[in-house]
Amino acid sequence: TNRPIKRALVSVFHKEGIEVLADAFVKAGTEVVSTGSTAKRLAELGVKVTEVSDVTGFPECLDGRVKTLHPYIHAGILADMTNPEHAKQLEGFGIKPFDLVVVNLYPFADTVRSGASEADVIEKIDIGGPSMVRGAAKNHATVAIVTDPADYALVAARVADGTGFSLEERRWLAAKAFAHTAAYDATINEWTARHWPKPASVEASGDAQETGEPVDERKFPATFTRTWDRAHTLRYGENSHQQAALYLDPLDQTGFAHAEQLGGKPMSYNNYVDADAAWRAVWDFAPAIAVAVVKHNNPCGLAIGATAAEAHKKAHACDPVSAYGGVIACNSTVTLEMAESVRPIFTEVIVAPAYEPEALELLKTKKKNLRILKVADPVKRRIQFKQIDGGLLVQDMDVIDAPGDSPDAWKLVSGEPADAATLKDLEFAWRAVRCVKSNAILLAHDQATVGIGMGQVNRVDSCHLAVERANTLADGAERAKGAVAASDAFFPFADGAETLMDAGVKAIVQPGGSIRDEEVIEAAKKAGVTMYLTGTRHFCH
Ligand code: 93A
Repeated sequence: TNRPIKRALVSVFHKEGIEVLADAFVKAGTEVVSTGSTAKRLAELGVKVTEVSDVTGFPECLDGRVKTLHPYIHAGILADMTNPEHAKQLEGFGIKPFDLVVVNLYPFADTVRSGASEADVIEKIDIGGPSMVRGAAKNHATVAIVTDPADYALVAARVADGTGFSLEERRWLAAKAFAHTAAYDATINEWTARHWPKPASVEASGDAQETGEPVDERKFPATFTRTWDRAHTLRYGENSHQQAALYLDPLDQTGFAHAEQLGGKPMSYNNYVDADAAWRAVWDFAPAIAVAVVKHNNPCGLAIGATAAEAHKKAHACDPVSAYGGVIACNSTVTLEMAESVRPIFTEVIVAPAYEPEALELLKTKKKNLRILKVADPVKRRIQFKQIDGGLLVQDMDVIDAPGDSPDAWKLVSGEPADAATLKDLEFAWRAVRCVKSNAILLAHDQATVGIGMGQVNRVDSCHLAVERANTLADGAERAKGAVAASDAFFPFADGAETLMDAGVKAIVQPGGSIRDEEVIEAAKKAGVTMYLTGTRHFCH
């Protein structure tokens, strides 16, 4: 099944690594056909190369938009030479077949990322390249298609030893080629979908196909064709027997996944999960300075401070036991004072937009294993994916800007209106609770969490947990007393709220909306506790 490579077609945008191919072509005396600048480069490397325009007898035209799109090229790619009829036809036309096609495409994603104009982006949609790739991949019966420069050494070996590729190898190359053009088209589609929404004129005519709630088609297209490029493989996944890798958005290299690592060991899968959660917890507290300590995807402390160091001390004090081996995120510059505060605590990762030089120096030298990440970008307010067996759930990311998130919109249903300081704490608790896994109950005092109950399968247990943590983790100080509480969703029964009030919580903010709201509100009134309803829920599963 091996097919020796006598004639090759080479058209590559990225010329890197082409020397090894040129070398093999020269040694084996391979006939090489090539496009403009690829031909020039190959000729410089000593290859006897024929220009595509000399094969077609037609000049490259329309600013290069038409180079290889010609039957003399495509019949040479698509003729199945195991089929005598194809071979005969080709001979009749005086066309010679190709045994090898080497192509890489115009850099569409790079051009988008460079911030180029729409016209420049459009010009980088490769047409001739994918046509050759698809043609050669379809005709893997007789053609080897190479799209990955990582395969050049293998190609060179097969050219040089005269054996060419086996059918299995050509199939494998074809599969890679189809993946390559599919990803390329998906990236173009992702860009067009983001930039060219359905016009109002089409909307007005109505959409008979529409079922369910209407959605923004830029975020929820009829078919998902996003590409993610593998950035690197990870040592392992959540556990050591699970393989894992990090993939990145080819169009947009900003955001947490692109954080710059300034020190420490390589990031693990769990480090990424926790650091992402920590960053998400703090990023939108600005202009306030906020610090979160995260363990297992949940905050074990979150606080606002006048300085980064103060915010860290307050966040850490919430639960010093759990903070061991945690991830710290700060939404402002890590100062030397904060670095000193972090220094004695075993910490896996620290994430911040900037570091004072002395702070960075201290962390790098005194905490050699600490992974230090610098992330400048706010969390992108886009969509989230959750894989389920056989499907994919997609939703808008939850952010604190829903109607009801602002205290102005809260409805006082029990007790006195909160004074300014209490209201500030309630607002803090409400913003903080949305990053706690449901069922979430968060107790706060003086702009810091003092007890967090998370991840329980009923709300009353989360209330007990929050109170217990508030009262046992702080050297005997009864921190629940006088604290405020936020609940990410309504209380289905009065028992949860009663647990908090019995412990001395002075004010509660919660969405409301339970059929037993009246019972819950009655209990609050009886206890003389202030209660606000937001009308907005912030589940985090
Ligand atoms: O503009 S194109 O879509 N039209 C074509 O006919 C065509 N043929 C090859 N782009 C085309 N190519 C692309 O040109 C290849 O995919 C490759 O990326 C590039 C190589 O051109 P050059 O050899 O001049 O650098």
